[in-house]
Amino acid sequence: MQSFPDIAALKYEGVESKNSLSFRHYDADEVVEGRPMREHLRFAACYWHTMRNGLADPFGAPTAQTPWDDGSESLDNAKRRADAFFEFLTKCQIGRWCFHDRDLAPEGATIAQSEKNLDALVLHVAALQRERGIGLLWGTANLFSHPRYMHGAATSPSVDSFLFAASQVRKAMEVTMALGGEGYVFWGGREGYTTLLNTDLSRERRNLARFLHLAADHAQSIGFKGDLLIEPKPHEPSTHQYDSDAESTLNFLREFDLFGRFKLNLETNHATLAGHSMEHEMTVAIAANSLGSVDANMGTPGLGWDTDRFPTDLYLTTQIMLAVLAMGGFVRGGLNFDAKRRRESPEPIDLFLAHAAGMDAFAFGLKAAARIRTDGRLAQFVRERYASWSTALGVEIAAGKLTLTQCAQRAGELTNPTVYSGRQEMLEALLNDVIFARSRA
Ligand code: XLS
Ligand code: NI
Ligand code: NI
Repeated sequence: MQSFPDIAALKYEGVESKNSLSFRHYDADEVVEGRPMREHLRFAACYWHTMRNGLADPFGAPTAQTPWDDGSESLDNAKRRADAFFEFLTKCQIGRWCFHDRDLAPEGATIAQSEKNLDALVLHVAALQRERGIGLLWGTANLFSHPRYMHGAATSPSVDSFLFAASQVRKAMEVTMALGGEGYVFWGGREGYTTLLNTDLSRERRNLARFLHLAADHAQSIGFKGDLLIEPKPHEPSTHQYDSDAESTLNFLREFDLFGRFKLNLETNHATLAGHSMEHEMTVAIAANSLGSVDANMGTPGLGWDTDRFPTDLYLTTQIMLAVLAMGGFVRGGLNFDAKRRRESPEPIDLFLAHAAGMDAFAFGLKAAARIRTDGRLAQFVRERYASWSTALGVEIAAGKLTLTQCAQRAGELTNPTVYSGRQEMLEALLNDVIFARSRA
């Protein structure tokens, strides 16, 4: 029995199509820079927003209509939800998914019972993955909803909370591996503080590092070959989260001898909350060879929440894909729609419309990014801007061959330093031209 009997599979219909339940830009087989779009974009949908988010907000009740879900915490209901989700993935041409342990299966009265529930669902979704040819992008453990984590999980003042978190991560990681997951994510929603008045920040950061070492050691001992990913976010629900943005997370990893064992899973709305652009976060992560995957969404300018909107901003998707192409493409990561419909878009069909909107925006962004690279003027401008560093003198300085005094002597030989315009406005117009004026080329 279908959960979405009235909705047909979405197809590529081309830019002239007026059908919102189709793709205007996403043609999975279309080859861009030598690879089909599906391999560049590696789309994933998330289980939590898609299947478990009733769309409530702090002021109002849930609105989402979910006829396949009887609202109970039974295993049968959990399996029906999974069936609905995999039907949805197939109909949207989305090849991957992500989950938290607690989204998939209900928590039991004991750890053993919770693990049994999860095992039952894992068996069920493993069959769905096989039948439908769908893969797991990443799994994770929910270490933020249960009251036992109110003060944090790995950073809790209570050793008990740390132990519970360890048991959950161990199981979630093993289950992720059993499902062929390409990655395992750590988002530390409560690994931070609410007030410094009651917080030993130094101890909490050390405990977080200990926890991550234990998790990475465990991954190694069970032979998990996927990426271990940290998802930075500056705050919400915490006042301050320790892995607040890409640079601070990379610093944390280096400080505690974890660099290289973890990569980053960057989320657009988290970049925004941190006061950065996603372009900035991507560039920082790629420079450190540490970009693993992307949570594709966007925020609401002026509203300081993680509103997790579907990414429909074409500049944003173009910038993200430009960075991904510059990095040489995703290895194991992908674009996970960590995105939810507005509370005012509660119908099942809105799930399809929302994902189609995000997928098409990214397909457009991919093609636009490829056009920018083919056009070449932007890259050429940047190369020429640094031309002085390719002269014999520039190369020597960069290689550390000159002392500060020798630099000062060379300065004395100059009358005025040569500096040129940065041409920002010209470059912005150039980008507009390549992105939009030729968008149908
Ligand atoms: C919340 C995070 C979360 C992670 C997975 O803001 O984005 O959804 O992606 O725990
Ligand atoms: Ni996320
Ligand atoms: Ni988020």
